[in-house]
Amino acid sequence: MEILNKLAENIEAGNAAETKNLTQKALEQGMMASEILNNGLIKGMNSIGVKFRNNEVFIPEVLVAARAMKGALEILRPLLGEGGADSKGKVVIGTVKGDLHDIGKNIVGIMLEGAGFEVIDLGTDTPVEKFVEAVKSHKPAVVGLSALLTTTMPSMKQVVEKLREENLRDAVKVIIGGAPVTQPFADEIGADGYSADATGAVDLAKALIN
Ligand code: B1M
Repeated sequence: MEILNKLAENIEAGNAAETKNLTQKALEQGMMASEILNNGLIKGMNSIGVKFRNNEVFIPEVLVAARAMKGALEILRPLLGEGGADSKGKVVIGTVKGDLHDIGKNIVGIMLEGAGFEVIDLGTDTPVEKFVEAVKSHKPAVVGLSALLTTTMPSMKQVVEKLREENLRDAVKVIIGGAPVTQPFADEIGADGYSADATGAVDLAKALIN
């Protein structure tokens, strides 16, 4: 679809205003919010990710792309949230300590809301203790940890261990995700599940609470 390619190109170029316009236009053309997200916005972010890795673009370009992505996500948020009438329970979600990446975590949060979960988002660079405090105070069914850096993945293990230390481990399911995270890593740290993407995270959360 031409408009989805244009969306991906504008994310890559970091054109926030045009990205919003195109997102709106795509909706007006009758496109599904999930299609716009997956085949336009995420495609653009993935492509800038490849260029970043290959040193073809640098942090400033990635930041403006991320900003364009966030603007468009705000438009899609209420639509991705359709069908969330009856609450399925609470999910505490956050990006782990030392890690500032939040685009994927935000998408996971939005999709969970869409599926009927009440999402408590702790943001980025979340200390282990903050996750534990949130489990104590909100009593969620699920806690979701996101990490995009190999150097911050150990913090996921620390959250699981701290929950165990505080006798909270059996009270909550722990799910993890983010580009460098894998199922073997989830098994190794004793998480209840791993998902490679936001849709899978929703399925996982649903399966774990049943
Ligand atoms: Co950074 N960065 N970054 N970055 N960045 C990566 C992650 C990197 C892979 C780029 C590369 O190729 N070299 C690399 C990490 C290497 C590694 O450790 N393996 C990297 C690096 C090195 C860094 C810095 C260290 C760079 C520097 O300063 N020299 C620095 C670290 C800052 C910090 O966190 N302390 C840094 C900074 C940044 C920006 C601030 C510029 C920006 C973040 C902006 C923001 O998030 N607000 C940024 C970005 C945007 C990226 C890339 C290009 C894109 C990430 C993204 O948003 N993808 C990324 C390259 C890449 O991933 N290919 C890169 C789109 C998003 C939709 O996908 O986040 O994977 P993703 O989320 C997916 C799934 O992973 C999954 O579902 C999501 C939706 O499908 N998922 C979950 C995510 N969380 C989940 C949780 C779940 C379940 C599924 O359950 C709870």
